[in-house]
Amino acid sequence: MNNQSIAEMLRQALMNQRAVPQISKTETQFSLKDAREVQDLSCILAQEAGENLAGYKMGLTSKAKQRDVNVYEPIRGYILKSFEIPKGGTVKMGARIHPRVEPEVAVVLNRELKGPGVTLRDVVSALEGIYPALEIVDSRYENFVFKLEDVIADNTSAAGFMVGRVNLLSELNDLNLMGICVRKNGAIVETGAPSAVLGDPLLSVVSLANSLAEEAKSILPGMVILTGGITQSVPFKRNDRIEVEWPQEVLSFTAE
Ligand code: OOG
Ligand code: MG
Repeated sequence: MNNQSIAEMLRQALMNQRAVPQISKTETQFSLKDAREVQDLSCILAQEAGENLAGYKMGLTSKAKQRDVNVYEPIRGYILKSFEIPKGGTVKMGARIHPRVEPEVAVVLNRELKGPGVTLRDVVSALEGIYPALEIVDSRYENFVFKLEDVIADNTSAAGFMVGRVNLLSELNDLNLMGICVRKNGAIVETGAPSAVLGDPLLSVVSLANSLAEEAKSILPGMVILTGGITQSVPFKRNDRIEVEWPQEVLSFTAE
């Protein structure tokens, strides 16, 4: 299969909620370069279908997440406006394959950040907001199993996100050690703190900007940047109620 056909197959898998076999199993020569090209092609396909880019995401930026999926390198993907879940809303299971939720920090910038050479200081000086967030990942691969190349081609399992209302910018010095937890049907299933993400989730924004630069892309003001799961992700099914609790805000949804 050529990269265009693989991108179309993965987009169909997203649209029809049908898992597909891992690319690396059938395409033995499938390289990291191919995987990035497939991800870009799928982004173009989405935009041709009328979708809009909401921003970017980093993934596998914490040990918990890397162990979760047995891939030990940070990755990046894109997020679409249609992925956004209203606060306190519902998540339709009919539109998902085998979704999981993870607590994240979302960042919004007030000016363009273009690598290479972006530093933490550049990110701090461009901050518009830092928000409690959650991401829904839903691998298009059977059994949620993949290799590095597969997950990059599959746009890093991106499937949904929710961004909170409370801007934590004024509490930046305390951000890294804020205690958060994930509840499923009231019971705590994960706990963590943003420092789990590369020691500081803003470093994830640094990596993103520098990695986008390899393709002459940049982070634009107003884009949502998901910095990566703080804890392991939590699978959920119909009727489950999920809450991601921060000291300042609770993000929640019910799966229908
Ligand atoms: C891969 C995507 C990882 C994160 O925040 O670490 C990710 C996956 O877990 O399916 O979004
Ligand atoms: Mg994530």
